[in-house]
Amino acid sequence: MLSQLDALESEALSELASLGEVAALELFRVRWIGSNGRLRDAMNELKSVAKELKPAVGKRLNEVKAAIESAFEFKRVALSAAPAGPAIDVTEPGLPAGEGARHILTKTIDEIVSVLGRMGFAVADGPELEDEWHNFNALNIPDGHPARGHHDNFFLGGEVAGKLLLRTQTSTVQIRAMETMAPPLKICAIGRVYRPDTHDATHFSMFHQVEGLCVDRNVSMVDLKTTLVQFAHAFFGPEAEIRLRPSFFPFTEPSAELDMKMKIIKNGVAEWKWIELGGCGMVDPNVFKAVGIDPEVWTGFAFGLGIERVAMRKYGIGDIRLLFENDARFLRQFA
Ligand code: FA5
Repeated sequence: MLSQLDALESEALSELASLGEVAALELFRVRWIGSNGRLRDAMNELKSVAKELKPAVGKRLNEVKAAIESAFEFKRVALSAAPAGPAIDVTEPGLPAGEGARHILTKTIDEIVSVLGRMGFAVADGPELEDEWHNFNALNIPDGHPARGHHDNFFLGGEVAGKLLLRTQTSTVQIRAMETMAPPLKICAIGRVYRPDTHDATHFSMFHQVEGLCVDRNVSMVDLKTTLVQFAHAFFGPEAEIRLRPSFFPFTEPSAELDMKMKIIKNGVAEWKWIELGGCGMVDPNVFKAVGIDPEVWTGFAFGLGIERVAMRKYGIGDIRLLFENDARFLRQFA
């Protein structure tokens, strides 16, 4: 009986080892471990074994049963974990890598620089962190002027409080350019500016401006208006209409607001409206004096436009916040 049990064990284990799929496991279980299986037959035979041999045969039978059952469990786990086919299909084509594109604001900035470049404006630059001289005093905004208050500016805290601030306008670059270059000069400057404005559809606390400055002999309002009309036609198309509305800026005299006639679609109905894009004017003699340029010899014009507003008008974007949310679904429309 003991040798029969050895043979039974090795037959069961080698049959189990040869199984290659989960479906065959159930047949094996029924044939060997089930209530009418070969192990049950062997147990039934135990009754006919001589009394003195029963303990040894019974012990061996339990060992064989445990060996087959644990081998069966091991095989079941191994077969169910194995994938049906090869784990990786190396012939499968990969997912296409998403292509990047320039942000619509970057695209607008590049277009503006390109148009102004063709009109003879060289690109100038200045820091976003400014001192009060360049952001205020040199621009004819004296100490105590309401525009210098904490409600309208982001001043740096600490020991330098009141000395440095995030620039509120790119007009600071007018000063930096005139401090370093001798007239005649014709420059444009593009960059970020910061104001503690509440966010809404047309306002953000960080936005971009484009500044233009032309200093020469006998420059007049006619040159300013011609430049702005030419810019509008080149950038928006020949049908673009602009108008100058009298206004006030401390650093220009006379000053004007630049409006542009835009086709606005409201509730599916097209409507032509005047929209403010920026400010402009003739450089104030006090600004020339601040940078050491003789206002009796030199004259100049300057303008400053909000780039987000320009992009919104050109591309029909109804809310400035969309430009800063970086939602790829929105940005992809302009790629
Ligand atoms: C200025 O900043 C003047 N420096 C412009 C200027 C330059 C006048 C040179 C004369 C000579 P103003 O504060 O109006 O002006 O801002 C200019 C433009 O920036 C606005 O017309 C608008 O298009 C844009 N702008 C102003 N505030 C915001 C804001 N919070 N969010 C987005 N755009 C803004």
